[in-house]
Amino acid sequence: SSLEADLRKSLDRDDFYLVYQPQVTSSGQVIGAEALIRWLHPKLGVVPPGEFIPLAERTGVIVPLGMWVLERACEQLAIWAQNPHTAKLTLSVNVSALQFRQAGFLTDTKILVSETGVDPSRLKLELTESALVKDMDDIVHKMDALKSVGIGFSLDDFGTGYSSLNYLKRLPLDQLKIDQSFVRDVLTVPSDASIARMVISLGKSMGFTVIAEGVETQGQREFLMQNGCHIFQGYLFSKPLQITQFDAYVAERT
Ligand code: G
Ligand code: G
Ligand code: MN
Ligand code: NA
Repeated sequence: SSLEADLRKSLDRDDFYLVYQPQVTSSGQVIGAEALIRWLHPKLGVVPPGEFIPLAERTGVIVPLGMWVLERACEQLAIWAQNPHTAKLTLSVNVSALQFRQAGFLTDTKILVSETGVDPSRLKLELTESALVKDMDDIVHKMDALKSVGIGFSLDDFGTGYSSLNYLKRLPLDQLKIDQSFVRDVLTVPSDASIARMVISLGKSMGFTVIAEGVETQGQREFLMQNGCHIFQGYLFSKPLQITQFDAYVAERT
């Protein structure tokens, strides 16, 4: 398709940027952000990731594009490290299954972290369940190797994929992310409330931090907090922000 050609062209031209959605503790402290990509198409304007990430995955463009995201994220972490207000922030980066499965992913990521000089413990890689279903041994090996240099892992969209509780014990995860589809109706749909409570207690009992995404109301936040959720992300706190706005958001709250 021509959108695919545009995607490749835009990769050369750097027509992408990252936005940053704050992640907030139960006491209201901003502890980090999720980086989310945006495409500024030369003719169409901003194209949302829901429209081009699937295309990038189908065509393999996600491999160089995903590396671009990781590079930008590490550059941003290096900038944050220079300011005491932002030096402790973590940055979560979405990594597609295809990208994570590349033979070079491990080496490229380690080189990137060492060349940018960032503290690897500030970087979190968000994987979805779909990244984890095949070749478990290879995935676990890669995750272990990245964990051993200090990089963290979050399991994104938890509960929406091919969940098997079996892999939870094999994967060296740090964080479970309650999918926003369960958060949305957590106060009105009893089964969503049950799932949210189950994910929180499961995650906690396995020693993971639990983060809820798509938190839009105080009621949702209170329910999740009362049930032990540690970290929150969603429009209640902020939509994803351009870097200048994000830095201002952090400065106002410290
Ligand atoms: O806010 P939002 O519209 O940004 O994100 C829509 C979807 O696109 C989400 O599922 C999100 O995980 C995905 N996405 C956003 N940024 C990235 C990225 O940098 N890499 C990958 N693989 N997916 C992303
Ligand atoms: O990576 P992931 O699939 O989790 O991407 C998160 C998506 O959720 C992004 O598209 C982001 O813009 C969106 N999002 C973030 N906060 C909220 C929220 O509070 N409500 C809704 N409806 N979407 C949100
Ligand atoms: Mn995510
Ligand atoms: Na998610």
